[in-house]
Amino acid sequence: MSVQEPGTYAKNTWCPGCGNFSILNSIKAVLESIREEGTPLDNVVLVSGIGCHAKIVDYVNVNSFYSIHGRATPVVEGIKLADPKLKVIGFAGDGDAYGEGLEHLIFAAKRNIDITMIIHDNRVYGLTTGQCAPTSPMGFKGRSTPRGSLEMPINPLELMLSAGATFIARGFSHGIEHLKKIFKEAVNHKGFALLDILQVCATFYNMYEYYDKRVYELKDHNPADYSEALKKIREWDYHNDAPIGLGVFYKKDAPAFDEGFKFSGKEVDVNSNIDKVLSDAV
Ligand SMILES: Cc1ncc(C[n+]2csc(CCOP(=O)(O)OP(=O)(O)O)c2C)c(N)n1
Ligand code: SF4
Repeated sequence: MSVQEPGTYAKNTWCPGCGNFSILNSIKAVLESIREEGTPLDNVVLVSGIGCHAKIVDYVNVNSFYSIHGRATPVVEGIKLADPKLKVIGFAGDGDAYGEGLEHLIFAAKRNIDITMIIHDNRVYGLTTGQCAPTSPMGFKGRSTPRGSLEMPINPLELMLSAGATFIARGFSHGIEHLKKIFKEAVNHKGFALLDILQVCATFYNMYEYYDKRVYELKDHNPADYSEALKKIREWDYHNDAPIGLGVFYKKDAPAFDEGFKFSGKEVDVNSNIDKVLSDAV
């Protein structure tokens, strides 16, 4: 099966100019390339939260699960643990992953479970029409903060570093070749991978010009060095007017949670009562 052809029957409803199109094209290219390298696409599962980003799973022709707002990460983890041979990729919005679902992301990073989380970080709530989000800068004017946000944003990369993530990268929706490259690296990483993509919301927070002037690709950066990674991650804090690095900030080999997690191997009758299912499973 190809992810390019046949396309899905779902009608694309993203706004013209939305950065989600680049993410969609990148994931299709990445899936094609992992398929060519020998991973059947039946062994790939995509999961999304709720938001504009979440529609991506409707547009890619592989198995997927549309979860609920804030809960993409635990669904990704559950699928991975139920069948560790699967490659499970989660797509979440910044509101989704860094707001309502932040605790899940922290614990997934802490336990270094072998999953990939792609965050469509448009720094605004897109689907609900432009409210302030966890990575919106201080002063951000939107539906929920008409006089400007009074809060500093979180720096999700710094948060993920301190939580224990073993792969941390940033991409930009206006630069598809670079995006494909880090996307592939994230998906191939053995352990918890977080890819924060500056995905421009053309309708409620159009940052193309701002980012185009500031982004640069990381060069001569050693992603294995924690202190160097922290320094680079702090260069731009999602508020200050600074150069914005793109690429892999941190990468480390460490045992993945799912490698040590074993079911009993016993057959479980999922139609029996819950006490029996649980006692059979352990
Ligand atoms: C549990 C729950 N809380 C809140 C909502 C309402 N809601 C739907 S999408 C959304 C925010 C979307 O923003 P984001 O996650 O950044 O995704 P985007 O639309 O920008 O891609 C919210 C608050 C919901 N559907 N379910
Ligand atoms: S509202 Fe923003 S994020 Fe949602 S589809 Fe439109 S441009 Fe994309």
